[in-house]
Amino acid sequence: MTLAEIEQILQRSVDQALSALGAATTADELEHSRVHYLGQKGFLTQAKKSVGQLATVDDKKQAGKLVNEADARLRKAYDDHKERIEAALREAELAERWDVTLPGRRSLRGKRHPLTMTADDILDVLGSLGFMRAEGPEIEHDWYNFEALNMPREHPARDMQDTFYIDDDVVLRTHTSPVQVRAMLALARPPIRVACYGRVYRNDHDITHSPMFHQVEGLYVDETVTFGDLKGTLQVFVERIFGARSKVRLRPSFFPFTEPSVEVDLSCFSCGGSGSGGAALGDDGRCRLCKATGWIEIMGAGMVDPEVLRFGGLDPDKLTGFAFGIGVERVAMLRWGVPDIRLFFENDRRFLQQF
Ligand code: 2NL
Repeated sequence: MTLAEIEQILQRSVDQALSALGAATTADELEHSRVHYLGQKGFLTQAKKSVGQLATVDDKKQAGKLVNEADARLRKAYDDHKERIEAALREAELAERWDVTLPGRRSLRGKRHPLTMTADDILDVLGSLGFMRAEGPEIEHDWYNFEALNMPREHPARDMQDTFYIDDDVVLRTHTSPVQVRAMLALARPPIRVACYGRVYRNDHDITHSPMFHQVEGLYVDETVTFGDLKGTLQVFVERIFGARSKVRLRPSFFPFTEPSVEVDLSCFSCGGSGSGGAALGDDGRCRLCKATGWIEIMGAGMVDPEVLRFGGLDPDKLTGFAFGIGVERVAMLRWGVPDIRLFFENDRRFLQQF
């Protein structure tokens, strides 16, 4: 390469580099063209290498001077433009405006779910009556869920329960009773006074049934537990949950795990048991809550079947017991007049904030 050629290349390339640097509008673009023109592979580096190959010392001196001048010019152009871009950025930031008069965003306060509140209330009452809390698995062995509760394979009661089967021997528990069976086996010695609460599963769904729902169950086994003890306990229970004027009424019923078995009715807290008037007044003047009967069915109960005590490892010749089961959703629906069970599981804050 000759001095003239180097001079020519420098001139053309400097012009090109200047317009490229000047055209950059962001720090990234600028850096990109800096590397392109001034970096290791740029023309200036190439030109510096060519200088050494020139024929005469004079040419080398002159070419070196030209290269250094071009280098200085471009670096200054780069620095100047970098300063301009940064200044523009600062300007833009300063120009941003905040509307300090806009209303703030209130943070939401959480609270217990209505089903949790209901279960807690029920468990508090049972706790004060001496019932100990117990929990157990939701995926349960067939033996604890059915067999030990007097429902052997092919027992029609297994049809009564629309069960979710995991396999032939394992089910989603259809009630909390298997927890009580486990409690009897674990505690082994009376008195046994256990309250359990949890999710249960049945293949059933409409406005009052959900495939997953919650139950609280109480069990009391000792040497002299009577049907009178059951009725007294239920009476105290409804007074504490539904108010001091509440009464219970027991109707004969059937469960495979209790004998005798009863349905427990609560005197209607809307019409006071009269069947007419009250807050749930229908167009015809009759109480809609109890369908004018004065009574609302709230749970099932009974004296523990001797066979079930035996399955629980207890001696039915020495011991008796009572048990009762209550649906948490049903109590919450009655208490607050919730018309559809699905509302509890939709997690809609407009619903949940009302409790
Ligand atoms: C209902 C009826 C009930 C029981 C649950 C029970 C448990 C054992 C032994 C005997 Cl280990 N009984 N539990 C007894 C009667 C009724 O629940 O309709 N619940 C919503």
